[in-house]
Amino acid sequence: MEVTVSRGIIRSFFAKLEDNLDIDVAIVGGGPSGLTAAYYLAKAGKKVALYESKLAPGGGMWGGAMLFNQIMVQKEAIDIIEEFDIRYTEYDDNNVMLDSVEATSALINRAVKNGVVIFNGVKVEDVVVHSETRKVNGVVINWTPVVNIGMHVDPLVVRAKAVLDGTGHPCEIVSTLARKNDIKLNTPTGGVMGECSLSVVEGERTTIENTKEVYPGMYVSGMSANGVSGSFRMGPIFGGMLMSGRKVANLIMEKL
Ligand code: 48F
Repeated sequence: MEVTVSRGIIRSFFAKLEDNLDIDVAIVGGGPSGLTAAYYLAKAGKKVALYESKLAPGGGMWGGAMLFNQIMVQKEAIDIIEEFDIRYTEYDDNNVMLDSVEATSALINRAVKNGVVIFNGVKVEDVVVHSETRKVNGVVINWTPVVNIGMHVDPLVVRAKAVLDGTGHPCEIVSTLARKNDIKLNTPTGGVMGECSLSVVEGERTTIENTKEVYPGMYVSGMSANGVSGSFRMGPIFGGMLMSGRKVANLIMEKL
């Protein structure tokens, strides 16, 4: 029985890994924007893998604000909440309140049920850039503990037609892309501008505006979109994250 359990895990995991070496969209980061994008893309029939460096996807959504596990979402995003079958209570004319644990687990559950394959504990440490096309063409992955303790172990590579940086505040993937290559991004300065301090209304508006393809094959969503384009953080309100995820899914679908 002991060997049966191990064999079952090994065989099914490697079948899953092998089946996801050549995909349509690689999503980096399982925060609200990445999960929402993954859901809409997979629902539309795209082959989507999502890489989350932590054990649990969900990013900054589990903890509400200061660990008060409630989140606010603007009514503009209510159709997304309903699509994910998340319960909510009216707060005022413009906003509703959600239980952050229900909301986060619903995003994960619906994404996976619609065909998104999540690799958790896996860190994207780089992207593939084709020398002839100068287009982002995949991701470079390794186990998070291997990267974190600095083991000198080469990564694996996954080919993807589009890559989404949904890494939140650090906008890690686009920063690596810009640092390693002599390129100009589709941002006001052509580089990674870094996030500004907190401004709820401005931050929520610009996170959707800044959701775009910043380099051929490389997209940004959520807080990463604002970080790359030098806009404000917005604190514990999540409508912008969900709408950004849906917007980037549509942008990627138009291109694929
Ligand atoms: O930060 P995060 O939740 O991203 P988001 O979708 O949402 C932002 C909000 O949570 C909040 C906010 C809204 O009001 O400002 O901060 O923009 O989730 C990002 C996820 O990416 C993972 C990280 O562990 C987190 O779960 N991540 C970061 N870098 C990597 C990564 C990487 N290199 N490879 C894989 N996962």
